[in-house]
Amino acid sequence: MTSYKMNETSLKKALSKINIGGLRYFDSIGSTNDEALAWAASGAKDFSIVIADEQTRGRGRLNRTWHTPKGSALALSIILRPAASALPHLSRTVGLAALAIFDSLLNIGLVPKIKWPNDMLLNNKKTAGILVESVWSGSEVDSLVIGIGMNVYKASTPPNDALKFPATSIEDELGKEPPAREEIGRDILTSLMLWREKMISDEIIKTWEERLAFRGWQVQITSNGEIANTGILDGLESDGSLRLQDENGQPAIVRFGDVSLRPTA
Ligand code: BT5
Repeated sequence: MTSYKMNETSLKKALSKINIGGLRYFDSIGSTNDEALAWAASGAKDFSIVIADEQTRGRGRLNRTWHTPKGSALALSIILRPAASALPHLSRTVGLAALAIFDSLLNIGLVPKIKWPNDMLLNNKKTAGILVESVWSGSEVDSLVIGIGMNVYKASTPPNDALKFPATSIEDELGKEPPAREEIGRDILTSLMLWREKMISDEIIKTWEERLAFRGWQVQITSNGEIANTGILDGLESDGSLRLQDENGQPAIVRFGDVSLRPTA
């Protein structure tokens, strides 16, 4: 199984042309998001980056575990200090990350789909996940942390019997050696900077919608282990919420939950 050593020098070289606020690299860490949240709270500059070769306590949503074994995955957290004009659109942040990951996969010849809200699929299997968290200052958002976990080499993928949704890696889907993680990280960051300029434009919603998985399919939304909604996956609202069409043809708006295809009776 292939895996390559990433280190601070190789990373700095790959990111040298990107205007990042700061960089913290770790051979091993609990969670890059925890590090980024603490750094943001103590004054990190906009677009500061935390990257690790291994996470021992990687997190998904609702404190689910995110598997990041050594030498095989990209674990990246980006600190954003939103401009005042972006504040009304912060709920689009997960889409911003999804579009950037999507572009990075297109760059290497793969065609992904976005499983709303935060999963990137290749061949209907999860290859990356996004976790957006915020640091508050009173009632205002001070900064956001976008956490991205991406399965690059085969060794990054957890055994499928441990998962509700099947997983894959870039190496598995490419069928050959993937680009170095530093390069994929650079592509994600470059694209994220460009999409960020369009944060207030509806183009972000339109493109995010076009790239969604299961559009036009019967899906169900699970929340807290229960089925919260069912319907045809129709599209996105301007705040990034998911819009279904219920059995009466009426729109149903979903803000949280996990999408899966609805089993046929
Ligand atoms: C996510 O949560 O998909 C968000 C994952 C975000 C991870 C990044 S890594 C950098 C940063 N630092 C962190 O600590 N986190 C972020 P969610 O949709 O809740 O999916 C979690 C579920 O995905 C788990 O319950 C597993 O079933 C499955 N899973 C865990 N590791 C996986 C992997 N490597 N590949 C595919 N699926 C995985």
